[in-house]
Amino acid sequence: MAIILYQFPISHYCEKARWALDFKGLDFQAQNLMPGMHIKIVRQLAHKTSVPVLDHDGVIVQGSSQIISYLDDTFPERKLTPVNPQEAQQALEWERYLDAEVGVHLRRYVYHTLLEHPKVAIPLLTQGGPWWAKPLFKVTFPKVRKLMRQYMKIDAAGAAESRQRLEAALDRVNEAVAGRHFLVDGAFSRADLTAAALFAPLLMSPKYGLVWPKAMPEPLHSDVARLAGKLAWVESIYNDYR
Ligand SMILES: N[C@@H](CCC(=O)N[C@@H](CS)C(=O)NCC(=O)O)C(=O)O
Repeated sequence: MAIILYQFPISHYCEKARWALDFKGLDFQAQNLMPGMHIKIVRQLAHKTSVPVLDHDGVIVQGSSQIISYLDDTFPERKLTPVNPQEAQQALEWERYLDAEVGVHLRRYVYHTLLEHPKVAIPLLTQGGPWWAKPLFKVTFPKVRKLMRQYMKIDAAGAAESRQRLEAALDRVNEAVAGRHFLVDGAFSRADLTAAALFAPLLMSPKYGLVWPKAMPEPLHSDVARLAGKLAWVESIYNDYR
């Protein structure tokens, strides 16, 4: 059996898939792609250009949520989807909400600062890639940055809106887990995994599989520090289940 995960090491959607594979104790090979250069490779595998994409003995699954569902169906031990249909529905609703509100908005918020600091951004975007990725990326970075800003609608107003939506989502998660351990009561599920994986870039944990900078550039670093008190539950899930 061979499992290949096509991914960006920096991507928090890819972290969802990595975590699900690790949680189930499955051996897999990460095929690290470089943003921009990924398009040709991913198009040959799947309909859209986004990662993560899973290749399990030739069965191709694109999208972090679809990958978790596929892994639960194919390797049912340590299920991440609750067995009770009502709870499964709740977990999937949380995941849809978090993918949209945290996934998209954390990315826009963080990249807005990060892309202005090539010395920090380039090592993060090229990590785990071939030896030539970093020197090549240094040359192509202005173009890649422009495309990333266009594609994710990254500008000051967008980043400010994303920052607000991120904190609102964090508040909603914290309200939901007040007085209990998990988003869907009773057991760790894909809802908790999604919340913790998608917020994880703010924690910069080594378990993410990325060598992080000592500190994020300003004003991101100070702003994230202000959120630290609200990240306690996310951090505890990440520490205990990742
Ligand atoms: N809903 C998708 C979103 C994946 C996604 O947005 N991936 C980004 C990286 S964080 C990507 O591959 N962007 C490049 C592209 O779409 O070509 C999922 O959960 O997998």
